[in-house]
Amino acid sequence: MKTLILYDIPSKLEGKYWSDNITKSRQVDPLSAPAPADITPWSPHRFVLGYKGLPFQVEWVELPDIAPRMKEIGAGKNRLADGAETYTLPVLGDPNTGALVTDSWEIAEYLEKTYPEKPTFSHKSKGLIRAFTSALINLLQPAAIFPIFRASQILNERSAEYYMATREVMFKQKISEFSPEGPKRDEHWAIIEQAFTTSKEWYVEEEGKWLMGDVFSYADIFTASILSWLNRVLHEDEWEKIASWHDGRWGKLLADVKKECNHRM
Ligand SMILES: N[C@@H](CCC(=O)N[C@@H](CS)C(=O)NCC(=O)O)C(=O)O
Repeated sequence: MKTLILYDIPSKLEGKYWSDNITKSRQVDPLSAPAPADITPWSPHRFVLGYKGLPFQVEWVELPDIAPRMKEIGAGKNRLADGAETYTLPVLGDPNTGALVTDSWEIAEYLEKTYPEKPTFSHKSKGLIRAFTSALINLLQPAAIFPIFRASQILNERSAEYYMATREVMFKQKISEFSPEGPKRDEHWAIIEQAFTTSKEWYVEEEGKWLMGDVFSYADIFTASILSWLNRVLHEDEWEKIASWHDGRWGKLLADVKKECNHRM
C-alpha cells in the first residue's frame, strides 16, 4: 500500500502538530447562535488514520503558504466558518486512489468509504455523530477565542503573523482583547467547563468508556481531537484543569483515544 499524504500546519511544539483541526464549515450548523468565527483547529483526521492503521506522512505547510501550495497540487477550496472561501488544511492525498480530499469531515467520510475495515461510523451513526459534533462545537464556540489566542503563541513566526492578522479581522478586535485575564477570560472558562459538563451528561447515558458505550466511534475521535487541541495550545496548568474535571474523565478520554488510535504523542 502506498503512503498517504497529510498536509498539515506546523507549530513550535514538539511533534509540530497542534491543529487538531478544525472547524468544519459543515460542523457549525447553527444549532443555537450563529458561529462568530472559525473555532479552528483540531485534527480528527490523524486519529482516524491511526485507528485504521493507514500509513501516512505529513507535509508541513505554514499558514501563508497554504493557498499557493494547495493550488499547485490541485486541491479544492473550502470555507472558513465565517463563510470566507479559501484554501484550508487539512488536505489528504491518497496515491492509492488518486483522491485529494479537503476538509476534515470529508476526509473522515472518504477514509470510511475507502477503508471500511475498522469503521468509525458503525451502526449507521454518521448523521447522529455529525449532529453530536455540531452540538459540541456550538457549546464551545463562544469561548473558542481563548484557545485561538493561545494558538497564536505556539505557531512559527510566519504563521503566527498571518494567523493574528487574519483572526483580528475575523473577530474584529485586537489579539490582546481576545481573552485578557479577568472577567472575559473567566467567562470563557465558565463556557468551556459548561460545555464539558454537558458532554459528560451525554457520555454517561451509556455504560462504557465511549459515547456509544462499548463501541468506539468518530464521536470519541472528535471529542478527543478537541481535547488534544486544548492540550496542545493551552498552558500546562490550564490543560491540567480541564483534564481533571469530572474525576479526570477528559484527560482519560484523550489518553484512551490516543491508545485506540496508536497516536504517537
Ligand atoms: N472545515 C474545515 C476547516 C479547516 C480550517 O479552518 N483550517 C484552518 C486551519 S487553522 C486553515 O487552513 N485556515 C487557513 C487560513 O486561515 O487561511 C475542516 O474541517 O477541515
